[in-house]
Amino acid sequence: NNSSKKNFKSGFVSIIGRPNVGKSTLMNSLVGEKIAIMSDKPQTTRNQIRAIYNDDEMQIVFMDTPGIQKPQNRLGDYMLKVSHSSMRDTDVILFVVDDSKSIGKKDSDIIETLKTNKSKKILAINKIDKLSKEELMVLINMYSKIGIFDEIVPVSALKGTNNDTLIKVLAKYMEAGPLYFPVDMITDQPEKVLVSEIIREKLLMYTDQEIPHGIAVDIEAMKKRKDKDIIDISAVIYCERESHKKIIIGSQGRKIKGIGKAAREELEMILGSKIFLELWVKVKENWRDRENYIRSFGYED
Ligand code: GDP
Ligand code: K
Ligand code: MG
Repeated sequence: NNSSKKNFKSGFVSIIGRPNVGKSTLMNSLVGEKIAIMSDKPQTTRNQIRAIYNDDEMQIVFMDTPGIQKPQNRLGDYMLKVSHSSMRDTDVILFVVDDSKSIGKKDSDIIETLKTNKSKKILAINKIDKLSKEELMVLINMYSKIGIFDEIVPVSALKGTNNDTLIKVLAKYMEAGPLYFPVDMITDQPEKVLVSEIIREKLLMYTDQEIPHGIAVDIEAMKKRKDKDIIDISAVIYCERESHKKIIIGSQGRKIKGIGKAAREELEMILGSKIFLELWVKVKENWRDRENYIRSFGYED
């Protein structure tokens, strides 16, 4: 048991930043497993998701967050609450920005909040695969001048560039502490939640405009067959309008078929089993403003 070792270190790292800077991609990349779904759509991450990094000397519990932005509905209120509470109870705040050449309003608002926070603050400048060396130097200078970051680490979450450097930097700020989770555990996310998230990720890939934000996925049944290595999964996709339902299903059911195939293939890899996936699409108008639905889709504690 690692925790009985001398000098074992551990701690919590909360990953914050505005939507789409690559927080979830970075967390997955740091732990080497896909825990949080990723997409080019804002509001992809809705809950706090923990991923656990383990090596011989330490355990880092990363907390991915929905990202900080102005709420448009009750679901948005919940998402913002999740992000802020994760910033309160943490050892290190890993603030992620992207390759943007200047500090916009959203980032400067977060920086203001960070100024009053007592945790160690590490800035990750992500998406450096899109920057020249010179451009990166300009960004590092720009962020250094703010004067609140204990460290600044340029990374590319997509390519894994500087992941090892970032882990080493984080290690400096971990303190003597216990194993919070067993070493073979990489997330505390229940399997059912992961399954619904993977299906939602494929929906995000296949839809655009307002549809992705109004989608929720509920796993109605998930059961391994007794005699065979097959898992039967039945899921309901909720959307907000009849017209959205039509788009999700697609002409002659082609789109929903594609979504189901993509989800099934990834789930078979993750769960290491053959999967039969049944998808249904239902309409629940304005569910994002209705407390009981938000709750029943898993977005309330
Ligand atoms: P989040 O909303 O902050 O969690 O961002 P996601 O992890 O969902 O990523 C948003 C988008 O940025 C996705 O399309 C990612 O593929 C992309 N992305 C993330 N990291 C990188 C990176 O290092 N380089 C590039 N070029 N794109 C990235
Ligand atoms: K995203
Ligand atoms: Mg995310």
